[in-house]
Amino acid sequence: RQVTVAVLGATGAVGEQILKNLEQRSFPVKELRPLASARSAGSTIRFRGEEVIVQEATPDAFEGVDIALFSAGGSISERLAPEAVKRGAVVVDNTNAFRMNPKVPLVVPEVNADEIKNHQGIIANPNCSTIQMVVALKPLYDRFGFDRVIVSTYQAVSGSGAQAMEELKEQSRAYLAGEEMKKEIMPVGKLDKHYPIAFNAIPQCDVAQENGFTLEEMKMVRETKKIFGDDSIGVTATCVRVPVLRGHSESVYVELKQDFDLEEVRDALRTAEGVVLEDDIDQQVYPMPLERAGRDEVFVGRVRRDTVNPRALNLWVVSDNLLKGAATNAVQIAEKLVQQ
Ligand code: A2P
Ligand code: 11C
Repeated sequence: RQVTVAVLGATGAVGEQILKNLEQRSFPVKELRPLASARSAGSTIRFRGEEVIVQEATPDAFEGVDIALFSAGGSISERLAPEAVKRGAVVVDNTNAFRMNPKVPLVVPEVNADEIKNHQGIIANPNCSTIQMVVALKPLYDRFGFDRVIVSTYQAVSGSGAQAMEELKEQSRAYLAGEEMKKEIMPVGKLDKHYPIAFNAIPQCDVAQENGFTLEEMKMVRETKKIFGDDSIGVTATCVRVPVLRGHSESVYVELKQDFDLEEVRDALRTAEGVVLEDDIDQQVYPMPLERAGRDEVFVGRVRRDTVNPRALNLWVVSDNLLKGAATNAVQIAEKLVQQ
């Protein structure tokens, strides 16, 4: 079956990867409709060797669309997703707009692909930091069970979009040239106060919440429960932005419900869907974002038993936030929709 696909945010960091992903996975696109703001209307993007004109994202731009992949920001999703659904499209939304809505499935295919069939027009793609963590935790959940996770993230600037990537490059150049660094985006574009990200680490991804956590941290808490369909899972997160262009890294501590053998854990990870185990500290084998950016999988290394709690594990989890964290996961969901 061939389908008409709209990509909203086609000129952005995630949109660009969605287009590449649709090409590489030979997605059955009958017609591609790249959509963005009025600023980009009339410009072109390349798709399967052809120039395709970018259109302004208006409600009518979704006329005749079967699947719409949204990654232009939460407020735009809130406004346009209902319009797309009204016109018969199924929306796969990459933003935070609908994730906790009980009528909207929140899907990571390796964990809860079954939820896709329950959609009522919108399917939400989780936050990038959550996606890579739950893919790595899924085999442990199935084999041993767990209820407690403590995670610290080391997040790439591309999570804040294409302009944030430019900001890191420009700040790095300026710093090395002894010039003043321009600060306009990090840590959160829409806030007034900005800090340099070059040669720095900023313990804030997204806006502050009333409980002292950031929104990014609370996304990891809430989304993990919803994806596993298990409210007993307790997550504590600290999310940190680091001067990496692509690829989020996470230090994950998880308390399993059963005694385990480390080789059993490695086996479970090695054979899990979407996971690549790269774990040999003696040989200095572990995943790093610089080497694993551009790959679709979730990479796990530094697998070790905790020294205090013998039922607890420590893991290092790396994945390309623009791919499995966003574009790849969305396209995988779209593939399942086409199969259904
Ligand atoms: P545009 O390039 O026209 O601004 P990123 O996450 O890399 O910052 O990308 C954001 C994406 O969302 C871009 O494709 C951007 O298009 C798109 N976008 C931003 N604002 C709007 C809007 N008001 N309507 C539609 N698309 C938008
Ligand atoms: C970041 N995780 O790295 C964010 C980007 O809710 O989809 C994705 C935000 C979201 O800053």
